[in-house]
Amino acid sequence: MGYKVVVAGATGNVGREMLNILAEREFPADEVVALASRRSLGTEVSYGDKTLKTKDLDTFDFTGYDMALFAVGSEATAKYAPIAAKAGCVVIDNSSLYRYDPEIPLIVPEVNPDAIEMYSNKNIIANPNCSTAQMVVALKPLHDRAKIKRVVVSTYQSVSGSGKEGIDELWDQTKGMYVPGQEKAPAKFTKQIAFNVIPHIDVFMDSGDTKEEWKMIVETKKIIDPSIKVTATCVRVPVFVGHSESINIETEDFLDEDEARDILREAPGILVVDKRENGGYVTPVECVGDFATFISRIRQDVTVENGLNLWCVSDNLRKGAALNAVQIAELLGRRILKKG
Ligand code: 11C
Repeated sequence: MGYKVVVAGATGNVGREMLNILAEREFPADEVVALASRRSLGTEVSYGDKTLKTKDLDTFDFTGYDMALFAVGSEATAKYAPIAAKAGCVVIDNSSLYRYDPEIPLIVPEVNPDAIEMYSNKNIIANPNCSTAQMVVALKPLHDRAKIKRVVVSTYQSVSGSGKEGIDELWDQTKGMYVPGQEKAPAKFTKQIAFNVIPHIDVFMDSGDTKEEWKMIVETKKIIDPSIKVTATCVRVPVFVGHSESINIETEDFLDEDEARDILREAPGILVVDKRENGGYVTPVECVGDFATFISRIRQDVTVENGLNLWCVSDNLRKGAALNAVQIAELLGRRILKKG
């Protein structure tokens, strides 16, 4: 007997990827229901070679369903996730609403799978922010070997992280540069995104960090170790899909770059592509549609006692969102529900 699974927000970029990945990974589901807001009701979405007609999230009865993957944003999550959880359906939520609740596990299955035991506190499990997910996959095996003290990360985040409007704005603005009369002013982003970069993702906080930067700090501590100090600068770049990160790490114990490369090669979820030659590294366009977090440019930082630099690229709609949620569903099935 397999699972009865719900995908809420099935018509969005992340919801569609959740359905694709459930099918690609042959998740043992007896039934998959696609839910959407009333606005997109009846829209058809693909699930492997099947087509599902979306049902109404507002009136759906979650009773008898094992798990619900939510990709609906914080406001709708606040309304519907407690209803699903109360009906006995475990919610795996992609929004930021529950991530910082100490009673709710925030999980990246390659990094902190044991945190799943806390799921029963509220029947809700949180999925991290995309830029955090790929970074902690890289940090964890290095932390286990040499104890990370401090991380300095700069991100190069694709417009798909800001949803369909962000993708459309990059497309339209780029076209508008060449077609007189079709120029497109910034609307979703605060400045021109075509042929530009913007050092601002999410709202500003009192500290001067943006919320995206704050999320990377707080989520890394919750997922790996509260003692790790993180400072981040998050930047939106004119790339459609795939987030990239330049990560500088300071460790307690010395870690040689060759050993770091070997550790990362063996680590779950990681593919190392690190040849010191033209093109011997991964760029975001090459990671689209892939499951892995790619690590390149691994090298010693000789300006500090125990320092390393690396370049980390992943599909933000997959490892950063839908894939991680499906991996949590797999973990929940394997460790807790044990049905498949
Ligand atoms: C971005 N990281 O690239 C954001 C998107 O907290 O789940 C995901 C926001 C979140 O804009």
